[in-house]
Amino acid sequence: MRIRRLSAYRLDQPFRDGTYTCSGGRSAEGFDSLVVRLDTDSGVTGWGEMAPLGAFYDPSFSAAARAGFIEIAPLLIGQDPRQVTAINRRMDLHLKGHPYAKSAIDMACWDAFAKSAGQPLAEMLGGRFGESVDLYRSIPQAAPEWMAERARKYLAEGYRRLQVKVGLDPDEDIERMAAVRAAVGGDVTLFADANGGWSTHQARRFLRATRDLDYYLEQPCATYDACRALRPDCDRPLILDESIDCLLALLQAHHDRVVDGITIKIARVGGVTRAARIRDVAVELGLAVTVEDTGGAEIDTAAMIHLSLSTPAGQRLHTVDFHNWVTRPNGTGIPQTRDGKISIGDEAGLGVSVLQDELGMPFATY
Ligand code: 0XW
Ligand code: MG
Repeated sequence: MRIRRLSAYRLDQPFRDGTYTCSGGRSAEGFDSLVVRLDTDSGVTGWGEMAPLGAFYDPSFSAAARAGFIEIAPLLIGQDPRQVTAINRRMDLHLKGHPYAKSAIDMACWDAFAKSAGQPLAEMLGGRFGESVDLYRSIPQAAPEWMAERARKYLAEGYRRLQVKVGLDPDEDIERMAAVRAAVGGDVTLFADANGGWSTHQARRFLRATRDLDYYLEQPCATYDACRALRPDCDRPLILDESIDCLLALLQAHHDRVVDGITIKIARVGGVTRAARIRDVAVELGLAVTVEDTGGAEIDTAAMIHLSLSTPAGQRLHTVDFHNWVTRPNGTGIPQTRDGKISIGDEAGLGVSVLQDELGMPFATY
């Protein structure tokens, strides 16, 4: 099986619930998504998707992802999409770095590979653990009462895991956390995600004042060094997200005993191939694991579900249903979110029927 054609589409996906705000006033109105279609000489078509969160969340942005596609795609025509390691080596040889720009191509290769094998992607990645995956909803940064209200809304929609955006003024963050915990009661799992917004002195202040609240702490400080310095004083599970950008970062964090768990973003690490590799190593190391992405809709969410379902349930934290964040679907086939959980059917590949009409004309075809 050989790649005959690669096409890329740009899809604007406005958020259903309005502006999304992280620490420091960084905000986005939606995802600017890159969708890749991969056609093969055997008639199998694979799809992949990647969307950064603005240009502020990770060292990635949409225009660069589109430029990266134009750089790489011509070099892949004639290659076998099932040889995912070889495809990744080829991409890395010709474009140094820029993993997010390779992610949708890698995902499309896996979709084609799994379809050609007649297997759902989860089976290709080690098999399913359970029938569904827990979901969380993220509460954008705002005034404590607004965030408490948003938490109640997501609870009413069935979610039982919430990610509370902190990482600004620690005293206000303490109020944010307390207001959300008071609004949701004791049974809901809370993550305080600072998105690297604090210095260590601010994180320590937050930790001390919230000692009586139950929550996981996610990426308190921007640098790995600062998170490591904080570890001895963090008496609750510490999850690194932004810092985990490759396998080596995971090995370092484990070696230093910094992490209880990690969040793997498919785009940040360069696609399904590397996300699965990092996931498998994290599982072997006994860590808690979330596999998700920086953004997207149905195509990307399907990949997150397959990667999450193939993560042993005891070590899986949760994932995110980005297709419910946005207003323009790019595919069908993902079952409804139910009671804060999501699943995927038995169709081969990602299991998504792409709504080609939603994509418009490709911005590049090779
Ligand atoms: C909540 N997210 C999954 C959405 C954005 O990509 C950022 C990310 C996070 O963990 O902050
Ligand atoms: Mg995070």
